[in-house]
Formats: sequence, structure tokens, C-alpha cells
Amino acid sequence: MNDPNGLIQWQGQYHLFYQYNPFAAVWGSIHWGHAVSDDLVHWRDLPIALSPTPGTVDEYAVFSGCAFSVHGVVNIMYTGVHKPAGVPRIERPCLATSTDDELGTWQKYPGNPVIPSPPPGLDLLGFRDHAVWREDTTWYQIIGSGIRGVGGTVLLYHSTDLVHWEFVHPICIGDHNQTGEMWECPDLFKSGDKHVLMISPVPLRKTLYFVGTFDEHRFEAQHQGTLDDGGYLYAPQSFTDDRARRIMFGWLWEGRAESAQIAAGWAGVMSLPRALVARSDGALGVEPVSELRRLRGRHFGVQRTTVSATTTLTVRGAALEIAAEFLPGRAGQFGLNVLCAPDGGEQTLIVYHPASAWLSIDRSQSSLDPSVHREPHGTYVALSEGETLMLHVFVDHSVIEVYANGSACLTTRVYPLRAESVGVELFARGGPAELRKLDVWEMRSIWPGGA
Ligand code: DQQ
Repeated sequence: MNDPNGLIQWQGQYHLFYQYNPFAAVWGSIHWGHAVSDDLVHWRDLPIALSPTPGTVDEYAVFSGCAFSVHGVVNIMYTGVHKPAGVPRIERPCLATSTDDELGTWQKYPGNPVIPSPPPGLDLLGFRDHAVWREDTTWYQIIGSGIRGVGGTVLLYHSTDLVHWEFVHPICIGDHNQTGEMWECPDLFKSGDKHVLMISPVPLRKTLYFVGTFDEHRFEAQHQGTLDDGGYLYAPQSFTDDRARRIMFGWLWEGRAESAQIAAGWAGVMSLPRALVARSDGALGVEPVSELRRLRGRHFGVQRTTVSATTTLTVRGAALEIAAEFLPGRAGQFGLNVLCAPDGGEQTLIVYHPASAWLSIDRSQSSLDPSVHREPHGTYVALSEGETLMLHVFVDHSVIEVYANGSACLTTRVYPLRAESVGVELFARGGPAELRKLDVWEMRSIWPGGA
């Protein structure tokens, strides 16, 4: 699986479609998989929702797209792909509707593609991935693209009937030396009095966000950031739910050899659902949704204490939620060690260096599998005098998601091999750090019958 698609809350259920190859644990032959949830936490996997149709504009693949409702009917706008022999992929916007309650079956618009060719006069790299919204009686959609030799761009179209579209202009054009040559999966939403634009630039392999203004349908960035600096989250999509929250999922790719993915029989996972808010300091606030608390099991807590060396906690697990608040004190570095074997033979360190304000994940010993990627990833989390570092960590077997102080995120993949690699440690080096509070919960499985 790869990108999340068609996110929508419909008749009380959350629908998550996703790019999916039903034939192998590698990218290819892209269909739309489908999962549904009442609470964003417990999911039911449903049959494939959308497949390529031979002899049509989407015969090669059904690439990413979005969902939206029109007078009580859910529609999707997706990229139909065909590939005549000897030419590059041809990507075109396509429409489909569903009238069944579970959104399991889709009727493709017979006149697809709804935009027969990209705007003339621009030398474009790519024409794919969609976000659609309505303003009064006019529909708008943005499409990911790039102008050769210039940079990634987001193209804006408008329509009154969803099937006839007119090109408006690029809402934003990047610099190919800074932000990539082509922008995949553009997503645009309003947050407070700001707008947020998320793009996944080729070849950067990370998602950038811009917080800014969207006046007269042109986006002006005022602040730029990386959505997740862990090196594994890409192609996110977001939607607004009935509590007016902007919720996103991102695709987490694999950090091990393709042969290991094929042997495992699966590849790619979704991130946890995250709530996004444009903050007054210009950054994008990112928090895991509160519904995840439903999975909290046995609790382990530590009140205020000084950490001056390595302390092994009694709590252990491959699926844990950890909330830790530290005051750096005089420590040279401090943090948490998770998925750690008693002899330290496997372990993953989440380390903060106060002098450089650098929060990083050290995977050098995460797994005995030699194919697992080991390079470190990190991000700046600047603390003002007296400010604490709040780490909110979700450990889920091969996935670790770290949220820091409400806006920094590091998501990584680790794959420990040994069953006893489930320990948790606190550590400080080069001086003591003060632990203000620590809470650890064992997390229950989301699967019926799971522990
Ligand atoms: N994945 C899809 C494309 C998109 C890319 C193909 C981003 O629609 O641009 O699987 O990961």
C-alpha cells in the first residue's frame, strides 16, 4: 500500500482508501484499497474499491485522488493512468460516484477523463493527484505538477458541474533547486485565518507544508516546514471531520530491503491519524488524535525524578504509548530508548541534544536484520529558558512515531528481530536531566481477538 486516498467521513463512518497493489508487496498495478472505521482507531478492511478498467483512460492504474460529497452522493476525483507502448505514462483527472452506503462500489463517469489534457503552453512534469472543494456554486480542484526547469507547481481549475473544467492558473510555483521539480499530492485547507498547503516534492521524498494566505486563488507562503522529519512519511491527505478537525493520514514506506518486504508479504503502512492546526507562531501544529487513548491498557507512571544515567523501566512492550516531559538541566543529551533488548543488542534511541536543540532517532542498533536502514533522522526543537521537552511517542512494532512539543514529528521504521526487544529505558549523559513526568501505557490491539 502507499498513499491514503479519498478520506471522508460519511454517514458516521470514516473511510480511508489507499493506493494498493493486490498482486505483490511491491508498488505496481495500482488499485484503491478500502478500510472503514467508526472512531479512527478500529478499522475494518473492505474489498478493493476501485480498479483499472481495460481499454480506458485508467487501464494502467488508478492513482491518487480525493473524495467529496455532492447533494448526498460521494464522488471521487482520481488520476486515471494509461500507458501506450513506447510513451511515458499519461495521467488524466477522472470522476466516479458511489451510491452505496459503504462506498464499496463506484461508477466511473463515462466521459472520463474530465480534463482531456493539461493546460497548453506549460512544459509540465506530471499531472496527477487532486484536492476538490466548492465555493458557493463553483467547484475548484488543484492538481499536482511541475514546470520543467522551473519547479513544482499546483494547478488550479474550476467548474460548475464537475465534468467541464477550465484552467485558472498555478496557485503556487516552487524553485526546483529548493523544493523539487514536481509536486505530488497537493492538499490545501483553511486553518483559522491561514491556509495550509501540503505538497510531496519529487525527488525530495518528504512532505513540505506552507502556511500562508490564499487570496484571489493565489497562495502566498509565509512559513515553510517539513511535515515529518523522520524520513518515512509521504503523500499525506487530510479532510475535515464533523468536529471541524483537520485530520491527516500519511503513507509510511518501508525501511528494509525489497526482498524482506516480499518475504513478509506486505509493504507500506498508514501513519496514525493526526490533527493539524496552523499555529499563531506560523508553524503547523500536529498532534495524534485523542481517540487513540481508547487503546490505552495498563498504565505505568513516574513522577518527578532526576535522570543521570540509564534506568530500565519495568514496563515493556512492542506496542506502547509514552508521554515524557523533560527539563534538560545540565544534560549533554537525554531521552528514551525503546524496543530495546536486555543486552542492548537491539535498541532505538530517541535523543535530545540541548546544546544544538537537535532531536534525533538513532537506529544504528534498531535491528539485527542487516537490510534495515540505519541512517539517523532528526529535527530542531528549540526550547526557551525553562521550557520543557514533551515527547509523545507511539511504538508499534516496526513503526515509531515521535511527536515533540506539538509541532515536530519524527516517524521511523525499525523492525527489531528478537522477541525480547521490548524494553524501555530513560537515559541522560554528560550531566543530569530532570524528568517532570512520565506516563507509559500498553496499547491494545485494534484487531478483534488481538491482545
Ligand atoms: N503515488 C501515486 C501517485 C502519487 C504518488 C501512485 C505519490 O498518484 O503522485 O501510486 O506517492
